Amino acid sequence: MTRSAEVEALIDLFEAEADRDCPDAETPDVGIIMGSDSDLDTMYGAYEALSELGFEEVTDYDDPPESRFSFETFVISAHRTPELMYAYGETARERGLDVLVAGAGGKSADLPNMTASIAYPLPVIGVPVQEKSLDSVVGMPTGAPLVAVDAGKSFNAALSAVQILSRAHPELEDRLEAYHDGLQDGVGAVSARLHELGTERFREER
Ligand code: RP5
Repeated sequence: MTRSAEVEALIDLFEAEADRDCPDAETPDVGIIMGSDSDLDTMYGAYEALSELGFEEVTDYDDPPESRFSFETFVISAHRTPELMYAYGETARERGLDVLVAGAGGKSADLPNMTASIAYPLPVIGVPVQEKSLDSVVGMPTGAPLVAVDAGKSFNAALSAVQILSRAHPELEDRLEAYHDGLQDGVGAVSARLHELGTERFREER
């Protein structure tokens, strides 16, 4: 297989980063990957969840964001760029990543499960981008695990990634709790308003 110059450059970038041995605080903690940029609208939920929890996106390894916790985002196609997928998964741990969120669509959504196998034992959370991708993402054989969320639930995938990180970083537990408390407030406020206005008026004013 002949690699394109762009793929070659990305593989070189991953390998160079792996060799650099940067301190943990300067490397991305979460890696978001997806099979195509056509998956981005669905995978945007992962971006939103991480941003909500104070993570910043790394767009230049030489200029990491100020925030202690960060993530990176790439398009990696299992079918079209298998060598890129291999380089990404194989270097993930050495590049300082602690957990990956991998999304793919189609009936043969192989990126999450192949990446889980290559990057093992790094945890990978799979996102089936479409309903029809669900079986291919959750159907890993015994001994080759991949945690997966329901179709399209990239927001939850990122929350799960932070839950994993939080075992080693108590400050992330605080952020997760604050986020969850915020959800309670939302339900409480809407419940009180529904009760006060009554069903008809609530529906009119919603
Ligand atoms: C999958 O094929 C991708 O994850 C995407 O969901 C689907 C279609 O990709 P494009 O043809 O839009 O690039 O591998």
